[in-house]
Amino acid sequence: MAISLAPLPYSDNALDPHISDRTISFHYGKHHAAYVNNLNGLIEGTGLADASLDQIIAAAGPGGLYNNAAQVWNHTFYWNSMHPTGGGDPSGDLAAAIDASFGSVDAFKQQFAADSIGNFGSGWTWLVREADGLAIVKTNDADTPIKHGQTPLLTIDVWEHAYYLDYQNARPAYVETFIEKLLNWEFAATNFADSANA
Ligand code: MN3
Repeated sequence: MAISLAPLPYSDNALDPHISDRTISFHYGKHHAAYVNNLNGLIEGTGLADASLDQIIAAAGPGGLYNNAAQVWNHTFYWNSMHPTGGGDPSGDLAAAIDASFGSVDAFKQQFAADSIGNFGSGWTWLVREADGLAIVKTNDADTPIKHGQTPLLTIDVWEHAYYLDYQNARPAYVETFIEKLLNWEFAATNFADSANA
């Protein structure tokens, strides 16, 4: 059973003008799809041919198998971390947890922006749940927090392919737009609630 490319949770132009359909066509249609195709080529005929994506990530050591599997997972999670009417502020239990770990929602946003802008090279910045609260973590290249016992609540892709067509080298403008216009707090709240029940 091959790993499939999860459908986008909105239409190709739903995030326009913040993220254009041209960016989606490359980022989802080429990059994300390529990771899926690469992964399926790597697992075909192996003991992982019928494994789930999570099982592959758990089993893989450093290298191409891990990188492609993690990138498949990370991108699906990223698409869901955005919404055409995103932005604003969290509420309820998630807001309370953010207040407890970061002091305030505004303080979280400032730190998340700084850690997204300052994430050197290609990678991802995440809000995760750890045993003793919430944290912001940066991963390099394909690396994913689910490999390290952390529960992701939301993520931003800061590889240049995520923003270069729309923002060129202006990563700060992309990050600010993600936080203010696109961030899917409902998705983060669902992940937070699920992690409490796990
Ligand atoms: Mn990407």
